[in-house]
Amino acid sequence: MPEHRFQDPSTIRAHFSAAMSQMYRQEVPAYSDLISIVADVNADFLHRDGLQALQADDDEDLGRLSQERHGAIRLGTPEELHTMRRAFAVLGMHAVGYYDLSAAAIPVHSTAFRPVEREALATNPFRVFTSLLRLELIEDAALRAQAQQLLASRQIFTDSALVLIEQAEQQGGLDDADAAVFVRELLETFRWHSRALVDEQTYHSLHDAHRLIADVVSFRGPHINHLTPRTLDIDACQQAMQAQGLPAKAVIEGPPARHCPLLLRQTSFKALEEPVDFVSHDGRPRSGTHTARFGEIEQRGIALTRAGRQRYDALLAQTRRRITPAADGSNAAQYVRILNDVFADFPDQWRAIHDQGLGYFRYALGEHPECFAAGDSTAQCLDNGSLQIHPMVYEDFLPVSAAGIFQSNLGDDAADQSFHSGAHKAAFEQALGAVTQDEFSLYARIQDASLAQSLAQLNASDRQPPGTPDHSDNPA
Ligand code: OOG
Ligand code: NI
Repeated sequence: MPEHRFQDPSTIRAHFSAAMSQMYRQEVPAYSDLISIVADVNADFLHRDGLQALQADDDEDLGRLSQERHGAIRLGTPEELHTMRRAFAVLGMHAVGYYDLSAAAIPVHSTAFRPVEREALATNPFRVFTSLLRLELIEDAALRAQAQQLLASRQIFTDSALVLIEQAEQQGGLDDADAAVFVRELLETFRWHSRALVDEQTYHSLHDAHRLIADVVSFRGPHINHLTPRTLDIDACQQAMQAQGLPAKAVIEGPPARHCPLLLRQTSFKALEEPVDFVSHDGRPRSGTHTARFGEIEQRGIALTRAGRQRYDALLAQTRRRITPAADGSNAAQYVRILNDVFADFPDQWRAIHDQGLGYFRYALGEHPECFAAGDSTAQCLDNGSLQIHPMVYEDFLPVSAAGIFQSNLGDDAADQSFHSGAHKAAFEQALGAVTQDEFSLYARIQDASLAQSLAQLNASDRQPPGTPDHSDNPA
């Protein structure tokens, strides 16, 4: 089966991400404002600091930046999740990680669909945080049955999207023409529908059970609820948002600002109140409003190892024991001061993060490959400049730490939480029809492969054929 007949899944994904961005611009005008703030701030940052501070690779880490987005959707049934997994596979996106949000009193569990290979991430890292509603958490049995019935009656995929998923699976891909149709058809699933599936009273009952339940069950499809661009300087973006009158949150979520950015920092503006038409039983129009869609921007830093992540979680928990950020922002400055204080314990130099095994890096040939001597340790190679390191961008999400914070505020104990989380994960994966991949293993695999490849290159040039000048023993 000649593979060249098919469009590269990364190309289909890039087209899909661009089409989604185009659609969201029309649906949510404030999204366009965020995109232009982020573009300006990123240009400034690169002009001012260049890549030096980030130790980033120009092509691999920043080529993707202007197109980089993540979205989020919430699905209603196991079947929807199952088909969504097959649809995203056509775009080269796979389920990574399992997030149990019931710990934060949100009745969903989730995964992130994203590319997993190094080349695919460099081409376009588009990711979608995808949640599945847990109807069993609706206590009222009659309401639960009604929700189930509503969800069973809807089809969130178009007929041709379903046909093309099937075709892609059977052939091993889609050609250019089919891929273009697929992008257009799959986009329909993510579109906002202002006409609800339910009457006003049902909407309010669902809303009373949980806001999120109304959001999932009342509509024809899983509208994309935010689309987040990536900035290199979220503090500058936050200031620009406030200066332009966009109602940004008081405090940026996640780690503090650092010389070496860690994991993920995010800020958002409040959800829009959008007009909705409810089902009417007497022919008279019934309109109301629904709030679900919001704006978010993020700054991504280095992916931490398990050890690094444990340190991060512990420091964040330590911060939150000292101060809880008030929703109205009244103690924001104090919160940031304490956060900075507590995180002073975490190394803030790339080499220290590397040497202590706290973060993942890609290895590449350094500026002085001639200084390599066979048998040098990795640290020696970094010291003598035969190798260099690029911090790997964190490609995942942090809602687990948010859930954990809620949990600790409520005083529940952690052992109980992980027991539940295990049980739910099995149900989630059964619905998905696949296991969720472990994010740490994915980063480690790319790191290990980059080291093996760089060392092979160094060793090959160390064993030069006779007659060529040999500088490899030269200690300078
Ligand atoms: C998803 C929230 C998760 C993020 O950036 O952490 C998310 C949702 O609200 O559906 O997008
Ligand atoms: Ni988000």
